[in-house]
Amino acid sequence: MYTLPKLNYELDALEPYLDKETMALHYGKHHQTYCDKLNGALEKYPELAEKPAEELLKDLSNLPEEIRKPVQNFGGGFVNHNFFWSIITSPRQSLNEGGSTSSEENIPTGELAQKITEQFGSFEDFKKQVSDKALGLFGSGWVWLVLNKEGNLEITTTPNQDSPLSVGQKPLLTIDVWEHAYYLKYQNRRAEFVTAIWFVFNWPFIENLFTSK
Ligand code: MN3
Repeated sequence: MYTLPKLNYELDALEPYLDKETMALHYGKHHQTYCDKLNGALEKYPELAEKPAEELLKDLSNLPEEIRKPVQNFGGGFVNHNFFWSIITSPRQSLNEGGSTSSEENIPTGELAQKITEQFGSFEDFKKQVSDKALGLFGSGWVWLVLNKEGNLEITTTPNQDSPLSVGQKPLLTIDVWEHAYYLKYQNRRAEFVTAIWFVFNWPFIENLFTSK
């Protein structure tokens, strides 16, 4: 049985950028539902349910046909949210550690920062490209920074709960742009949510994902 990961922060720790009510609903209801439905879909396949859900997503075509779509949707929803919670953190926490609450200063350093500059020109250009993709994505889905098969960074989107893992990419960063991710606080103002999310990215963690490639 899959279970939700414990968050590394309290539900109100991402305020004012991500509010407590949205976090409670998003994690406690939406994410939980994907987890429950994934467990339900795999009821007849206990040997598959033993595997990390990421492994199932990496090899969808090898799954029994009747659970391929449910794993793509619910397994994707489960894994994408696990990942999303892991790459954001409390802005207060980074402040306590000598960081800043200014999004301009919540930026990557080290090898990842170098690679971003090399590929996208500057961090600001990179940020604009990610944000533009998030604003331009029609319907429900996710924006990603991934490491592609060639070992380069790529900004991509996936519809619904599709995972980059299913196309051989390694996720480094993501923005959930389903309305449930922001509607309680930002209503239809997706742009405000996309601006806010840059304050809570956990760059040391993301950097670590990149260097552990
Ligand atoms: Mn979501």
